Amino acid sequence: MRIGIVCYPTYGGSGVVATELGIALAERGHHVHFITYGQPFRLDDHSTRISYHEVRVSDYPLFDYTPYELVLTSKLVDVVKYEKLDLLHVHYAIPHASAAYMAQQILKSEGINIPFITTLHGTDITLVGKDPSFEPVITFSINQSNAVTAVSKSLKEDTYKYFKVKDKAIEVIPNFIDLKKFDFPLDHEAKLALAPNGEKIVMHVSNFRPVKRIEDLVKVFYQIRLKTPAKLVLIGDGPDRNKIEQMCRTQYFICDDVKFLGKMKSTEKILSLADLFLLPSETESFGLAALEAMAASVPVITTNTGGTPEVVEHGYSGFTSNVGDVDDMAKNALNILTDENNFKLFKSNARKKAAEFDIQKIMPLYEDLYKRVVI
Ligand code: GMT
Repeated sequence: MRIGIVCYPTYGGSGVVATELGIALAERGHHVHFITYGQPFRLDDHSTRISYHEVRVSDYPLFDYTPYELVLTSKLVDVVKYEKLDLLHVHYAIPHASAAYMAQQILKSEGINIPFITTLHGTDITLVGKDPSFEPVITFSINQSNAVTAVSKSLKEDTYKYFKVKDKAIEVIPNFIDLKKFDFPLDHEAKLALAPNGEKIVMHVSNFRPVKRIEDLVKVFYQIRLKTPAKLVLIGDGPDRNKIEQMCRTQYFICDDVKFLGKMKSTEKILSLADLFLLPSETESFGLAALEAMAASVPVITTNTGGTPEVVEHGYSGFTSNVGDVDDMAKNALNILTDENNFKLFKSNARKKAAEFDIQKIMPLYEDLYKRVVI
C-alpha cells in the first residue's frame, strides 16, 4: 500500500507514534510518505520505502499568521496525486484532519478518490479540542473521516462526550512500543554516573507542560528522598521547567539530587537506568511515556484519570492515585522502592504489561483498518 502520514514532527507522543508506525509499515513492505513541516525527530536514517515531504511555509508581509493548513492541504493534493497514494493517515485532529478533508475534496473534483483516517491522540480532544473556537471544525472533520481511531477507550469516550459525533464509529487502537528495542545489557557505568552511591533513580519524561503537573513530581520525590536515598532524573523540556527548577532550588533544597538532562531523541537507554517512573499528570489520553518505561522494566506511579489506568495496571505494574494526591503517590513509590522483593516483582510485571502493547500485536490492527478503508 502507498500511505501518506501527517503528524507533528516535534517531541511529543503523537509524532513518536506516527513515526514508529510509518517505519514499521515500511519494514512490512508498504511505501510510506511523511508529510509535515519538519523531519520527524525519530526519523533518522530511513529506508528507501520512506519519503519525507516538507511542507514549507513562506513569510508574506500581508500575513500576521501564515495559513499553514492551506499549504499543508496543497502539499497533500500534490503528494497524493504524484506519488499515487492509496490512503492518508493523519495523527492529531488539529489541523490535520480538516486539511485532509479539504485535500480529499479537491482531489475528488479531479476524479481522484483518497480516503483518510484520523487518529485522535489526546490533547486535540481533551484540551485544545474543547476550546469552542475549534469545536465545529473538529466535529466536522471527525464526521467526514473515512475512519477514526482513538489511542484509548477513555479518549474514545471523551470524544463522544465533547463532540457531536455519536453516529461515527471510533475504533480503539492503543499506542505501542517495539519491545525488542529495549533488550540490551544494563550500562552499569551510566547508572553509577547518575547514582554514585546506589541511590534509587526516579525518572520522568515529558514536554513539561502544565498538564503534566511536574510540581507534584518534585513534591513526591521530596517525600521519597526523606525515607530512602534517591535521585530524580528529568528528561525533556518545556514551559514549566523554570518553575520546578526554582522549587528545587529555593523551596525544597534538593538540587544536588535532581538532574535535568533535557530533550532526547530516543529514551530506551536512559529509561533502562531508572528504578521508578513518575507521571503525575492531570490527564493523559494514553501515557506513552509510561508504556516506554514499563517496556524498560520500570514500574510507574501515575494518576487514575484518562487512559493511563488502561496502560498501568494498579497494584501490578505500578500504582495510580487521584490527581494531586502526592502523599499517596509517595507512599506507593516507597512501597516499591524500599522492599526488594516487591521491587523485583513490579519490575517484571511492568515488562509483562508492556508486552501487551508490543508493535507485533498492534500493527496488524492498523493494517486491517487500512485494508477496510481502501477497498
Ligand atoms: O500531551 C502531550 O504530551 C503531547 C501529546 C502529543 O501530541 O503527542 O500527547 C498525547 O498523545 C500521546 C500519544 O498518543 C499520548 O501518549 C499522551 O498521553 C497524550 N497526552 C495527553 O493526553 C496529555
